Parts: sequence; C-alpha cells; structure tokens
Amino acid sequence: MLSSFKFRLFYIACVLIPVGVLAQSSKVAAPAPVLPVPTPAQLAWHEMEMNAFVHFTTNTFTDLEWGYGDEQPAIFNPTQTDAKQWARTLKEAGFKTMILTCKHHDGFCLWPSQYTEHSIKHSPYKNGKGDIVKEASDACKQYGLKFGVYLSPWDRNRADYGTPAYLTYYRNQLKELFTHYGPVFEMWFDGANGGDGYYGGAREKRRINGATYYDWPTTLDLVRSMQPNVIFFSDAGPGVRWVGNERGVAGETNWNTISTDTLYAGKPNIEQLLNTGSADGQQWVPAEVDVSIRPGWFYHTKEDSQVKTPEQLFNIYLTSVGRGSTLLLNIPPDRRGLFHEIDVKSLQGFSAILKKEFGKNLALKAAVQADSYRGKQAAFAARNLTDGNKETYWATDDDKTTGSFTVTLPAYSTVQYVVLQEYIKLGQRVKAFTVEAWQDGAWYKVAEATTIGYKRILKFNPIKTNQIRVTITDAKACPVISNIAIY
Ligand code: FUL
Repeated sequence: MLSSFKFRLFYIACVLIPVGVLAQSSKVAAPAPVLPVPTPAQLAWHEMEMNAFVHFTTNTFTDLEWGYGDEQPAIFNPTQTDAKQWARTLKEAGFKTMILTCKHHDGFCLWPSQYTEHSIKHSPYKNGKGDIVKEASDACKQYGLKFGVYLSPWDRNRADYGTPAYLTYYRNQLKELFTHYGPVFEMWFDGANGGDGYYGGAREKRRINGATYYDWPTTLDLVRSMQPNVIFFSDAGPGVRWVGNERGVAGETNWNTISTDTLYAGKPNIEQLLNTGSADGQQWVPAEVDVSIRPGWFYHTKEDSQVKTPEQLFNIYLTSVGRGSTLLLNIPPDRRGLFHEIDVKSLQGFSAILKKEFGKNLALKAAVQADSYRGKQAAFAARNLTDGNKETYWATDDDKTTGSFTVTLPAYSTVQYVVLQEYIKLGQRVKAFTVEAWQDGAWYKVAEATTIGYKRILKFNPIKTNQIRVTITDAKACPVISNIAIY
C-alpha cells in the first residue's frame, strides 16, 4: 500500500504534471516578429527620445556656417567655456545625450589631434593646452548623459582631401576619438560636400564620388572594432537615417524600415523617402530629427532674437518624438563658450511645457478592455496597455490585422493627447488607426493616423470624456501594442 506521502507524489506525477503540460501546450505563443526588428543598440536609441547637438568651432568666431578651412586657429578663443553648463542645462531639460562637432567642414579640431596642426592646440584657449572633446565627454559622464561625436568627412582645410591619404588621416582621427574619450553612443557622418575650399592653400573646387571615395564599410568596421555598440547616423544609416529636412518634422507616416540599397545621393525625392521610410523596407533604420534652436547651426549674435520659443520647441517635439523618431536639437555655444541665456531660458520653458502637458497620465492603471486578445491569454490581454510596464503588451490572434480597445478613465476629464507605443522588439506593424472619445452617449472621432512605431502622440481639441477607444484599422500583421497614455 502507498503511504499518504508517496500517494501525493504519485498523484502529482500521474495527474497534475500531465494536466499542466497539456494546459501549457494549448498556450498560444507570442507573436512572431515582423522583420526587420531593431538591434538592442537601436532599441536603446529609441528610448533616448531627446538628444542634443552642440555645434562649436571657428565659425562661432567668424560668423560663418561653413568655414572655408583657412581660418587661423588663433581666432578660436572662448574665454568662459563651461561644458558642465551645457550638460547641466541639457540634463535639466530632459535630454539624454550630447553629440559634439569635434571637427566641422572647416577641419578645425576641438581636441589636440596628433595628426594635424589645425586644432585647438594652436589657439589661445587654455594656452593651447585645452581639449574641448574631453571637457564635453567628462561633463556628460558627470551629468549622466551619453556622448556622441560628429567628425565631418568633408575637410576644407586638408591638402590631401580627395586622395587616399586623407582617408588614413580621417581614420586616425576616429581612432583618437574612439579610444581616448570613453564610450561613444553615436557617430554622426554628415553627407555635406560643397566642393570648394582652402585645401592646404590650393583654394580650389574638389569633387569626390560620394558613393565610393570614403569607403565607408572599412571605416565602419574600424569604428566597430573599437566600440561595437556605436550607432551610425548617415542618410542611409546603417544605425539611424536623416529625416530629410532640418525643420524638425518627421513624416506623418513614419516607418522605421527602409531599403538602404535604394538610397543614393542625388536620387530624386530622396528627402521624401527618408522622411517617411517605407512599409516594406528591408532594414530597420529609424529617422533622427536634427534641427537647430536657432536659424543657423553655429552661434551668431544677429540670431539672438530668432531663438525658437518654448512653444515652437514643443511643436517640434510633437512632430519628432510624437511621430516615432528621436529629436536631435542643436544648441550652439556662443563666443564665451556658454549656452546663451536666451537659449537656456527657452529650453527651460520647453521642459516646463513637457511637464505640464504630460505630467499626469490619466490612463495609468485604468481599466481597459479589448474586443479580442491573443488566445484569450492574460499574457496578451488589454490590461497590459495601462500597466506602466513597457515589456508587456496587448496582441491579437495571428489572423487579425485589426482590433480595438477602450480605456475607461477613473473620472470624466478633459483630455487632448493620446500616446500609443508599439512593442517594436517584434517589429513595426500598424498602418492605420483611429481614436474616439465618448461623450453624451456617443463616440466622437478625435484623431486618425497611420503609423505608430516606438511612440505616437496625437494632439486634438480638448474634449471632456471618460472613455477613449483606439481602433487599429490596418496593420502588417497582428497588432502588438505595449502602451497607451492619455493626458
Ligand atoms: C549639415 C551641415 O552642413 C551643417 O553645417 C550641420 O552640421 C548639419 C547638422 O548638417 O549637413
């Protein structure tokens, strides 16, 4: 006879375990990814949302946007440079990173490169002992920002620009930047190539073949061998792409996917393609929205009255982050080497608007119901949309490319923003959706849009409501949505 302890074991082995296995095998698996999907470094980049650009060089002192390359290093003389002021201001305004123009098209280097004399080491700045790349990267570390570098491929100072020797020079500089200044999260490869320049005294126009001259694959491999996780920005990525304009506006339809082999300089309407990406794109190369807080990229006193207002910056936030891209906002230090007071004030005002508009998410932990959910399993249920956990999501069965869910707010409230996020680890899917608000016994359509991606923010006329319904009307595969927020 079995003792009662043994009987329990016997019961567990013969009855409960098989039932458990059966129950498990009837579970529906998570949706298969819709390819392509982001790399872990790209995912981290999406989550940064707000990045800052810092343009600083001899142009700041010559009042130019593109230096010719014949500027004397002696003119670079910022007397109060304080990279900590830049980093502190950015941190307080909600930015996650800082990308510095270590060398712009004029070729002047903000660090004492051993490969050129055209640098800060021949400027009066700290008697030639200064290193602004180091100051900036140290300040980033101190304030918890990631650091990125811009190293212009076009160099109007170098005599060897246009020959193979210049590529060795350029790569040597990358070695300096990627080994002496700590982790670099992003490398910005500017596509500008204007032709004429000083070129060591030749003062002529030089044309290079943008498709072949730089031999990018070799350069990217070199950088990856030093820092494997760096994100490369260029028109065609491979990490992130240009958004096609410098106005701060991502496409209303914005796919993170695009086929990079179809991108080439001079292609008709390339800006339009970069702006929207393409639903059937073969690579994940999201758009980065670079725009300056001033009309120019460099500081000019005459533009002090044209600094973008907090409201303008907020609108840019809505057309960049709010359309599933990240914002790369440029703030140029002035001739003192400081962010100008007007710019600082505007950034503070911008961050105050963000806090005011997005301070309290009315949907957090709110009740939510979907018309269906995947396999009727809690793992894919609608409540994942409002649980505040970015790793959980609502998904439908595979045979559906539509679906809707309704959030019930704790009380009638005036709302004017709905924020949606796809679980992009499984790819970007949604092609069209609507948002409705319940009022006086009826649904009113308050917004209609196409793509969602990492984050979509819809702003509409304020409406008093206690229910918001989102309907996905078209998608590449079953919708997988991780978050809804309502403000
Ligand atoms: C452009 C450059 O020519 C501008 O000077 C600036 O650096 C901007 C971010 O990219 O291509």
